[in-house]
Amino acid sequence: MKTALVTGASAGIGEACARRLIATGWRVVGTGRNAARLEELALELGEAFVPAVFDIRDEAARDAALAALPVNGFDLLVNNAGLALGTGPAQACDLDQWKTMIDTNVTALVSITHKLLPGLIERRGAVINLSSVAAIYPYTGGNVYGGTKAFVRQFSLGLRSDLAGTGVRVTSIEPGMVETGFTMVRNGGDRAAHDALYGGADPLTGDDIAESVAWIANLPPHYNINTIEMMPVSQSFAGFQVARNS
Ligand code: 8X3
Repeated sequence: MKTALVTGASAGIGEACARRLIATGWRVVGTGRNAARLEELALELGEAFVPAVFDIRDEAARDAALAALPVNGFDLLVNNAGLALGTGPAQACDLDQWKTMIDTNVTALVSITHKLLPGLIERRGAVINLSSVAAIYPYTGGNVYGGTKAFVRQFSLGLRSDLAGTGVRVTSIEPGMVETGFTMVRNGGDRAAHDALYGGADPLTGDDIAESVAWIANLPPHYNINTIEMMPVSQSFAGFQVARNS
């Protein structure tokens, strides 16, 4: 049975990926900080779901948790763990929030990728990275969040180059609006912000994204999806802004 490691698997897109991968025959190690939620998933999903409790930013805790797993290696790494914090303009942002996004979305992602890469090469495995439309299309308040996701996209493409000849597949997934806990986290637990963003918009769901992840994970070994971008039909592009002399 092939084994995947899905980071941030206790909720949202990560949880949906774990469910979809298991439904298509994978064993999934699901990481996250919420031990109780991961245990609930293990009870529900059975032996195919193996919880690994750690904060993705804590390398020592990660290494201890991974070393304790009853797993020999991984055929797939789904780098899903990540977050946005704040929607304000750069000049009004909290520097600690910026650092938390960089630590999680960039540093922790490259660190776990670096750790798993030798094993993934040995198994001719795959890496699927969760980037965002914010990597491609700037929007006000996107600043560092968009920057981290642009990093994830370009890192993915660079990995593709470096891994030439290894058989390892790499994909950058770039979703737009997906209704998860993302907006609650971004706005400090503000339910009204969540409702205002998703209300009447028929947003994508975690399961919509997981369907693409499972499709890509199960493609034959000669077939690589480099990047894939998706949005709900309700979301599209607006024009440039012009700040005029008053
Ligand atoms: C976030 C996507 O559309 O909310 O990754 O900016 S969007």
